[in-house]
Amino acid sequence: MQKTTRLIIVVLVVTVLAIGTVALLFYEGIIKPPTQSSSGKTDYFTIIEEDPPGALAGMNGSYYKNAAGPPWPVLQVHVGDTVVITVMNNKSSFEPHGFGIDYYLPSPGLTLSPGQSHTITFVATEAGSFRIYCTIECSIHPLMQNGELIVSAS
Ligand SMILES: [Cu+2]
Repeated sequence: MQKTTRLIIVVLVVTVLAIGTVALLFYEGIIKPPTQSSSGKTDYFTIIEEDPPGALAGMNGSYYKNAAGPPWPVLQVHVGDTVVITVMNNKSSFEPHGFGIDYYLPSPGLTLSPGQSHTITFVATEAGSFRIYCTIECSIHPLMQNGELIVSAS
C-alpha cells in the first residue's frame, strides 16, 4: 500500500471516530443543542420549598398565603425568553416536595428530597398563565397548588 493511501485511510478513520464521538455525546445528552431563545433574554428564578415553621414554608412562603387568594409565587416572563428555575427543597424539611408547571413541566414534574435542588431550563414558547404546583402528596400539599407562570406575548 502506498504511503498516501495509508494516510488517507488514517485521516478517514480519525474523522469518522470524531464525528461518532460528538454524535454519541449529543445522544447521551452530554452535549446539549443550544436552546432556541428568540428574545435573547434569560430569566432566572429560585423557588425554595420547605415545611413550616420555615419562613419560606410551602413555595417561597405560599404556606402563609390564603390558598384561595391570588397566586403565589408568580413568575413573569415573555415569549421567547429562556427560563431558568432552580427549585430547592430546604434541608430543614422533613419530607419530599414536588414541583410542576402546567404545559412546561407537567406532572409528575420533579420530586425533591430534603436538601435536594434541581435546575430546569426551557424556552417560553407558549403565551398564557400556567399553574405552578407541588406534584406529590405532602403534609402541606393544598398550600402548594397556587403558583403561576405568566408568559406574556412579548
Ligand atoms: Cu405536595
